[in-house]
Amino acid sequence: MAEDKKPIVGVIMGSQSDLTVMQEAAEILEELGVPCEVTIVSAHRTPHRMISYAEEARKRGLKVIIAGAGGAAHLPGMVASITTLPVIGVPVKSRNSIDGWDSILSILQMPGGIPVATVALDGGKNAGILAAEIVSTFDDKVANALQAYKDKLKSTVEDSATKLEN
Ligand code: RP5
Repeated sequence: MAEDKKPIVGVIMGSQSDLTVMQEAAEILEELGVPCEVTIVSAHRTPHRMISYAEEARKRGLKVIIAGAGGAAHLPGMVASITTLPVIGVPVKSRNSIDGWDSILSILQMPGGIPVATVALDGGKNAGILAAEIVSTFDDKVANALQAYKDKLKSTVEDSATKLEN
């Protein structure tokens, strides 16, 4: 693997069933030129794997971790309790969730000292953009890609407004 392709963002999720949402984070990271890795790490079913992942993440060169989970969504908070890397939490509205509120509150309501930057329910895409924004603080290429992305959003809205007005 080429040095510049080494993953710097880790995208992890509690279950294969979270993949559709979490794939959106990986896709936007790829679009913005941020190398990422994607894997499944369950806080409840593979707790030792979760601890190793969080303990090794910084040593392996990751700069940000995006962690998604649903229901009793302990993965983002537990990973944040182990690593000093920034952790972005994605609440996933899983099959048996209570309208997603269980996922949201499990990830959002962290105790003092252990922050998780929580995005919206099923907010995989925004989690990817936020991770890229963190990376852009030390990578100008990513900063430029983000600027181009935001310029495109702006012109899409302006084009729609122009069409509506004329
Ligand atoms: C959580 O439980 C996972 O993050 C997932 O959102 C939810 C349901 O998991 P499965 O039963 O679909 O594997 O740990």
